[in-house]
Amino acid sequence: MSFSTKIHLFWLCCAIALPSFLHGQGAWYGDQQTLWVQGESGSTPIVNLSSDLRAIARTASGGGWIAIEENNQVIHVDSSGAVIEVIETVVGVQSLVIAASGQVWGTRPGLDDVIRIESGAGIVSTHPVGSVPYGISIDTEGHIWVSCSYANQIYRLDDSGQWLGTYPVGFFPTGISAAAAGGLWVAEKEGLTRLSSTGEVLWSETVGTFPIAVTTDLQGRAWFCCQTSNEVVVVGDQGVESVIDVPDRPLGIAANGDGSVTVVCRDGASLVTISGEFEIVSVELVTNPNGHGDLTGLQRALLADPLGDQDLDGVSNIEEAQFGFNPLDASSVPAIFIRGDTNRDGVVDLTDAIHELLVLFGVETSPCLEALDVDDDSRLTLGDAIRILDFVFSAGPAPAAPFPEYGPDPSPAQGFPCTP
Ligand SMILES: [Ca+2]
Ligand SMILES: [Ca+2]
Ligand SMILES: [Ca+2]
Ligand SMILES: [Ca+2]
Repeated sequence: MSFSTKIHLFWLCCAIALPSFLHGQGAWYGDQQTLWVQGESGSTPIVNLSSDLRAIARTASGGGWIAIEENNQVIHVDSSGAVIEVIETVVGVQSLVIAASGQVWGTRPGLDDVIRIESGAGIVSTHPVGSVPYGISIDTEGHIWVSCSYANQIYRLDDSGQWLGTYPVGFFPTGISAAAAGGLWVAEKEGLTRLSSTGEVLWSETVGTFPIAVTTDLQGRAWFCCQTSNEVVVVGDQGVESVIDVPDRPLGIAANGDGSVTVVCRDGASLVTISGEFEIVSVELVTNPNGHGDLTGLQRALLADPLGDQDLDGVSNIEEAQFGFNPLDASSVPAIFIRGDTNRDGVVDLTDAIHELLVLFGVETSPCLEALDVDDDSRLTLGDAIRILDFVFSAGPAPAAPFPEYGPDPSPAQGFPCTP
């Protein structure tokens, strides 16, 4: 058996043994008859479909909700590919998004409204918006944003669907993504726009032709795909950072937890992965791939549920993003500790001061020296032990962050070693 065959078999075994891992990590996409998940070794079919797929939104458990083209249905699928429920939506749903609560929101261009779905209860409410709603996104405040492509407007609703505001934008807005710092990124037929959280245009530029979808990455940058010029345009706080050529007709784009971005190129028959440094790192050839929205679950994790801990590794989604770790992978995690809790029992008391002195005098060792730097001045001195005593007995200043809850080092660059 050749080495490469062994490697291939290894990944095949992983794909069979650990489907939930792959589903939780890989992007979902569709073609005319199947929902697929992209894994390390290529794509695996999840569910047979009766028609072409349109929109995807991933759940916290690694499953997802999908809208298909012709049957006017939204389908809830678990991470193993089992269909949990099928919701009849009367007309087609164009885009989907999932709130931290698990409620699902979708746009219905044919009825000029958005629907709210609860698992097990179906459509629980409908909310009128402007003409031909297309994209939908949820921001870090839990507000629902909707682009109305014929009205050239953006609607903002609260988490119960109450109307909060309507804001004018450029011609034919389509895909949208909430910005991590507040506000919204908007793909318009003739440009790219960023709105503030109160709907003012903060930035707008014409780059690429017919932008159709947008995602935000771990760093808060927006990645737009332009379906006519076959380009991906990356925009940060200072404007356009990169324009990347991709295969024909990119229709869907979604950031991954490892900092890369996946692009669904319909006519180019490929899934393209682009690194956070704008290099194309892989191209998987697939037939007629389709699907837009939160293909990976990272949008839900970072925007709708930033304080959640999707991968259950003890560190919140937003903290993992801030420190460059993967919020969708439990094996990627910054070390967490409570500063001053030198013996790591979860509280700061006299025993920590004693333990710190024993470490400082070389009697004991510590796997997390950063917890001993109580004042976070990048030096380990008697002053750190004294600050514990001062805090415990004399109501002196508390240890620096992270305290009193477990958390990662806010400035790891100048810190001491700390292993998980
Ligand atoms: Ca986490
Ligand atoms: Ca993680
Ligand atoms: Ca302690
Ligand atoms: Ca110190």
